[in-house]
Amino acid sequence: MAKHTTSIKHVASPLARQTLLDGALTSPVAAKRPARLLPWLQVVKIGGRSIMDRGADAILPVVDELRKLLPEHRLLILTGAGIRARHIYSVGLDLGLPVGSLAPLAASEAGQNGHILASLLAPEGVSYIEHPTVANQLAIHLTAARAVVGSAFPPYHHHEFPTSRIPTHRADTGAFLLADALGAAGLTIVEDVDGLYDIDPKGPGGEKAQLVREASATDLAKLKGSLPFDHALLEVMANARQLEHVQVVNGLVPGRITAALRGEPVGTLIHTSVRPA
Ligand code: GWN
Ligand code: ATP
Repeated sequence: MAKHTTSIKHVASPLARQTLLDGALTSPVAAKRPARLLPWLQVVKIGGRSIMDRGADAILPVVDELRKLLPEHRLLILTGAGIRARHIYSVGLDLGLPVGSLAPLAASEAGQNGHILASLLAPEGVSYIEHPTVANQLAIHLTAARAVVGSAFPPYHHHEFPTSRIPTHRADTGAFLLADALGAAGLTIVEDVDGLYDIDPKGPGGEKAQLVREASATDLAKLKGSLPFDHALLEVMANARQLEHVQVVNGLVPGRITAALRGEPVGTLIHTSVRPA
C-alpha cells in the first residue's frame, strides 16, 4: 500500500515561498531585462482615422511605400480604428454599454482596416493574421513572408480598465505593448500630421502650432491638452522594457515612413525611460 505523507513538497524556486506583491523580494529575480524575441522586426502602426478613413488617396501611396520597404525590413503592420469606432462608441454609450463591451466593438474596426491593408499587399505575400496568431505564431509567419498585418487594438475586451467610459487602451497603446514585448527594432506611428505639436495644428489657433521634434513620454504625460495618440501610450512608455523611443510621422508625405524606419528623425521622437543595454 502506498505510504501517505502530510509533508509539504517545496518546489525549488527563488519565488516559491514568497509573496509576489513585494517588489523588494521579487526584484532580485524579476528585475532582469527581458530577452528580445524579434530584434529584427519593425512595427508600423497605421492610423485609423488619420490614414485609413481617407480612402484611396491616402492608403494607396502608403501601401506603395510599404511594398517598397519589404526587401529592406521585416514588418508587423498594425492598423488603428477610425470613424466607425467613433460611431459605435456614441451608439453604445447612448445605450449604456460598459467600457468592456465598447472595447471589442471598436477593436473590430481596427481589424477591418487591417484586412483592407492586407488585401492590398496580398500580391507581395502579405496576409492579415489574427490576434491569437500574432500572440503565438508571428515568427513562423514572418519567416514565410516579409510582412504581416494585424489589429493594433489590444484585445482587452471586458478586461478594459473602467477608468473612463471610452476605452483608454486603444491602437497606439496596443502597438507599443506588442513592439516592446517582442523587443522589436522600432515602432513608427503613422498619422496625418508631421508629429506632435504644442497644440492641435487642426484645432482653433492651429496655424501657430509648433512641431515638437523630441520629447520624453514622462514629460508629455504631465501636459494637459490634446495629443495625436492615446494618452495611455505615455503610461505604458514610462514602463517600457525594450523600446528606447517611438517616432510619430506623417504618412501623407511620401518617404517619411521609409526615412523613419532607417532611423532618420523626420517626425517627433518620443523617448521612453529605457537606455541602451
Ligand atoms: O475579426 O477584424 O482577433 O485578429 O477585440 O476579438 O472585438 O477577434 O471578439 O482572432 O480574437 O473583428 O471576434 O473581435 O478585429 O480582436 O480576429 O477577422 O474574439 O481575424 O477572432 O482579439 O480580426 O478581431 O476585434 O483583431 O481587433 O476573426 Mo477582427 Mo479584432 Mo478576425 Mo481579430 Mo476583437 Mo479574433 Mo480578437 Mo473577437
Ligand atoms: P486611431 O488609429 O486611433 O484612429 P489616428 O492615428 O488615426 O488614431 P487621430 O486620433 O486622428 O489618429 O489623431 C491624429 C490627429 O490628432 C491629428 O490629425 C491632429 O489633428 C490631432 N491632434 C490633436 N492634438 C495634437 C497635437 N498636440 N499634435 C498633433 N496633432 C494633434
